[in-house]
Amino acid sequence: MSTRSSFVVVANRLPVDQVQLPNGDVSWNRSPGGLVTALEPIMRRHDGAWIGWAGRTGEAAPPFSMDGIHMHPVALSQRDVEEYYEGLSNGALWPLYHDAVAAPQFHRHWWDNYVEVNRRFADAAADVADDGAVVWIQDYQLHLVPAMLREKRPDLRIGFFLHIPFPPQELFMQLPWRTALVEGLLGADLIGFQLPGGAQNFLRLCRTVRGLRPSGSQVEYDGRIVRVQAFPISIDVESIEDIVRSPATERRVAEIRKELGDPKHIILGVDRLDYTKGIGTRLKAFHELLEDGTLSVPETVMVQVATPSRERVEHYQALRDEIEREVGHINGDFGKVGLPAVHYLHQSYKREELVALYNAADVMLVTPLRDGMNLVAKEYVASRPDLGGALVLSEFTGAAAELRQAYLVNPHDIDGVKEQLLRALHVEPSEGRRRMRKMRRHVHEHDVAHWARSFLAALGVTSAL
Ligand code: ADQ
Repeated sequence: MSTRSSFVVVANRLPVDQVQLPNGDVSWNRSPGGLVTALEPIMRRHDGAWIGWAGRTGEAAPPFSMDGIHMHPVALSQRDVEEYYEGLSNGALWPLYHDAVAAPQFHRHWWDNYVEVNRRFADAAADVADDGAVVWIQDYQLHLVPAMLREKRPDLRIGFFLHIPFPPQELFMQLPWRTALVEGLLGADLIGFQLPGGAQNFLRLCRTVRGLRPSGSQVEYDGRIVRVQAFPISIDVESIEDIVRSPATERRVAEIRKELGDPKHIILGVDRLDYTKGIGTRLKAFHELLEDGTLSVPETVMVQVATPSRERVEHYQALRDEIEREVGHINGDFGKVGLPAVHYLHQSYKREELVALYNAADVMLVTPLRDGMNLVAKEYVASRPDLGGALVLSEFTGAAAELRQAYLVNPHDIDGVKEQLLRALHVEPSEGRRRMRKMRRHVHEHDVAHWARSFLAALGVTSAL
């Protein structure tokens, strides 16, 4: 069948958004991300297919091709969005996997719907994958797909990658569906995590919940060997450097500094608005430094970009209110007419604007309470070929294992964050350049293409690399 593919990616979202035109027609907007950039060359070479939701509830649009990728939209109803996506994925797994920094909720009807939707994705993959194809499943929304797919299609080579942290046994064991979740992943031939710690947590659980006997980085299950390893994800460094080098970016950087009142220091935060990102921590640290007079406006200003996300989920609404209150508080106390202390931007930006912001910032403040990797930290480093700027980075991000020359902080320790922020602001230029050079070398050698190649090589896909 000509519609079947030898390389299939399965993810909650397609790399395109469905847009309804006023005349009722459907059009598609690309939503570029690191994953699609990394996989595009491989997908083109192998007539690759991508299975995922297009972002609108209701019936799925028919399959179509765009930029050499066969897109297969999966339908989600309003109820699926509430129970599979906002419920089990983002109300149970997301908080639990992030150290339970918000209380996870476990509802049986969420789970039932999660199983149903996972089966829908697995069925779609089984239809689209050619004989002996490679199928790469992404992330916590699709935990059960590897086993469901293997049951239907034992001929496939199946990989799974988890983008978020995988928790220690003590937390995971809370899940009423812990056995099904472990068995779901064990349907894969290769399970990838961001960090070796995640892989070890999973192997330990295989022993606890299934009585298996892992050996090194693999475990025998159902007569097969399942490999369990870390593959730290990264970014498309080259495309960021292209943006940095463009004269338009240079102009925009100067403009941003001017618009902010030409401060001596700009501190920047860029995150999805999420309670795991520790936005409150950094606002508190900045607030206290203004309060005790160590920093002052307008010499130092902070810019916090918070991309809207998952705003229908209760925890997220509360978080947004809390952050807006704190920003208002800081600006009320320390802002001047036309010169706020914190510029809070609750919007999505184009990559070009983000890269210009990264370039304008003297200190990038990345303080998640827990984060699988954190690509913003890597993007900041990639955006600084001038070797300027300093990175303050939470120890609890995956990125901290690689960007060792950052100013590492424990985000629960506000005094520690303040101390490191001041060190970063006042670093000697030569020391700052030394740190940035080392981090840049690492990110250059470990970009997203390197990540995809390593994962696929471990899955035994060498022809595509
Ligand atoms: P996220 O939690 O979304 O990803 P992160 O890794 O920081 O976190 O990626 C966010 C991306 O969104 C970055 O590429 C950033 O540039 C972009 N972004 C942020 N704010 C934006 C804005 N206002 N406008 C436009 N773009 C914006 C999950 C995991 C992470 C893991 C990634 C990849 O939670 O730990 O690093 O997947 O595996």
